[in-house]
Amino acid sequence: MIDRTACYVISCCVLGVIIALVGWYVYLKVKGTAGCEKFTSDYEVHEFPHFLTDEECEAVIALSKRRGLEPSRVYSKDADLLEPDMRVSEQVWLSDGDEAVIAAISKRAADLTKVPESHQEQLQVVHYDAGGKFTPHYDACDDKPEVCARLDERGGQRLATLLIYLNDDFEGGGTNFVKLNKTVVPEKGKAVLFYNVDPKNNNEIIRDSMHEGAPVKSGEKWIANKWVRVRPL
Ligand SMILES: O=C(O)CCC(=O)C(=O)O
Repeated sequence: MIDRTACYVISCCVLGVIIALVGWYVYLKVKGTAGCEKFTSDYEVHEFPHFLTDEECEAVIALSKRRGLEPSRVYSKDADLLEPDMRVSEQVWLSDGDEAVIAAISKRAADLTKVPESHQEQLQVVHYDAGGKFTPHYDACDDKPEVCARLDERGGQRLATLLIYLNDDFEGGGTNFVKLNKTVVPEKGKAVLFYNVDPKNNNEIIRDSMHEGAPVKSGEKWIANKWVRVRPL
């Protein structure tokens, strides 16, 4: 015959074991998911909301309009021919001396990437109208050695890309990382940072970095690209 106290103790123990098992299960679930995300790919696309303020985004757009933009160009794999269907947008290059905000972006990019400003290209501002797009591509040179050698003369490959969304009042136009099945949703002021070549072996393009600017369905999309080379320019 079990007395009341023993019954109480046994019940408490059973309850304690159940709570511990449930806790352990939940812990393993959470840890397992995070671990899975971490280890399915060691490649990451980093997002930094509020990298620029709204006012800074607007200042960059206004400056770009004042400067005037030109049709974006992409060259084919085999020759210096334009591939108009690949990139439908217009662009302008802005330098640190142009306005304080451009210099501030360079400084912030260097702080974020831990790569000195001497490795940075000028800021490229890109404007897409409805229908504008940039089909899947690498930002690093993935061409014949003689074509990439031209890059090598100044700064080498594009080690990393810092892409900044300057507005978000449009439809479509997400940035798709096609091999990762990941879409970065544009948000005004948000920056996206990713490597294009292996930091330890600059000759190796990171295939996971392939990305596209999906077609803009309506409205206008503005972005800025800050490319960081493997060596000073
Ligand atoms: O517009 C985008 O979201 C992507 C732009 C891009 O890939 C580029 O300019 O290289």
